[in-house]
Formats: sequence, structure tokens, C-alpha cells
Amino acid sequence: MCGSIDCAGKSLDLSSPKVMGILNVTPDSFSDGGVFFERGKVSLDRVLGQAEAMTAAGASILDVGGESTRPGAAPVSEAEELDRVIPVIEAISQRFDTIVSVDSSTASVMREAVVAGAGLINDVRALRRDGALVAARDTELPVCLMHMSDEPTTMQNNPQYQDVVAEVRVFLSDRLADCVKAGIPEHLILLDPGFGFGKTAAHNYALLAHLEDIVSIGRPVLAGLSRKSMIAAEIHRNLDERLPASLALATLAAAKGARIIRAHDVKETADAMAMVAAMEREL
Ligand code: 7PJ
Repeated sequence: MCGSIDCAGKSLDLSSPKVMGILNVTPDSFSDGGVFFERGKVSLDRVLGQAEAMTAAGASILDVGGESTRPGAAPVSEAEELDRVIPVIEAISQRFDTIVSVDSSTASVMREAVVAGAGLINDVRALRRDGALVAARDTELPVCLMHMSDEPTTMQNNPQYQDVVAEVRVFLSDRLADCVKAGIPEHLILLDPGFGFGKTAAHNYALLAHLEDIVSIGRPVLAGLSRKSMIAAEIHRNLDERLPASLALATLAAAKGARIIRAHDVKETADAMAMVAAMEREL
């Protein structure tokens, strides 16, 4: 059972599963790219409207990202990433009590994000970029370490594992140990198997089937399954038709012990998590 984590003064209670709402301030994310852009610039009004709606719908965390990590996405410059996310983090944290996480692998973005009011770092590269580990440690924020083999540009080119669950488990426990050795307190670390990042549909379903093996590392697990292509591999649905399957995957992950579900559809996902919480009260 997970307790609470301090996110820059805001408490995140993980005794029941929580929803992280996705706020992509990118022009090119795979399912919601460009929705907050107006004439090539991020529209703060639009982002704040969405932040308010997600908060009202039950999001415990809002995940602000300025780099698209969809397969084959073009890399973004550091200056562009700072420009996209820092004003958004600042604006949201000034107005809402919801915890803001910064979805970034870039050291300077992490350092500026904490000043702007971020309460959590979400790094799909698990602090492997130059300077990221030290930057994350210096912020004293909780950090989510995600498994990704390779880089987004090439990660879906024939991903191969002998035993995907064992390999992801070893990666995450080694990374956890490295980060603790580098000075990040263990109680501030979350883990994520990285659904869809350098994995076939079968790899993703194997990770879901054996999610307990990731949970058993002993840190809270975050799962991002919302609208992902593992759904389309089974049922050929367009992005806007993947909500029921996304809720099923979120519910399965939470029932297997995931404590944070990263989702586009916050209200529906929060309702699903309330059902998991109700069941867990009787365990
Ligand atoms: C994830 C993420 C995920 C974490 C993205 C998408 C692709 N961060 N960022 N876990 N996915 N921690 O939204 O589908 O699964 S971007």
C-alpha cells in the first residue's frame, strides 16, 4: 500500500489510484497536438481553460509537456521547450491547487519548472540525459522514472526483448538504485514501465499482465495507456474512439496496483478510479 508523497508542499495521497491529466503544449502530439496553439504560439487562455476543466473533473496532477515523444517525433530545442512549458506551469500553479508535473528530460527545464511552481518531474528518459539527474536531485521534487528503450525517433523500429517484463523490471530497479546513489531520496521516486515506448503491442500487454512485477519493486507505479496504439492493435479504433478501451486498460492497471493513471479523458478516468478505490477499501 502506498502512502503520501510531498510534491513541493502539496500532498499526493496514493492510498487510492489518482489521475494525471495530460496537457501537451506541443504542436504535434499524437492525439491532442496543437489544440492549445494559436498562430504558432501557446495560448495561455486555452491551456488554463483545460487545466480548470481537468481539475474540476478530478485530476490530482496536470502533466505539462513541451516535447512530443510520439514515435518518430522531431526533437525540440531547449529554448523552444522552455518557451512552451515554463509560462504554462507558472500560470497553472498560480491559479490552481492541483499538482503540476513537468514532462521533460531536459535539465534546464527541470530547474526552471520547480521555480515556476512544478511539484513533480516526469521523465520518459529516466534522467539519462546530460545533467538531468543532478538537476532533478537539486529540485528536491519527486521524479517519475520511465522505461524507454532507445529514443522516440527510432524506438518503434522492431523492438525486441528476451523477456520484456524482466528487462523492464531490471532497468527500473537499476535506475532507482542509481538515482538513490546520486542523492535522490528513494521516497521521492515513482516508476513507470513506459507503455508504447519501444514496445510491440504484445510487449505492452505482457507488461500489463505482469504489472505486479513492476509494483513489487516497491515504489508507486504510474501507467500511461490512454488512447495508445496497443488499443488499435486489438480493435481498429481511431484516436477519438479509444475511450472505452482506455478506461478498461486504466482500470486493469490500477487493479494490478498502479497508483497514478496518466490520461487524456480525466472525468471518465476519475470515475473508473473511484470504482477501483471502492473495491480496494474492501480488500
Ligand atoms: C507517457 C508519458 C507514459 C509517462 C507520454 C502519450 C505519449 N509519461 N508521456 N508515461 N506517455 N510517465 O501521451 O501517449 O506512458 S507521451
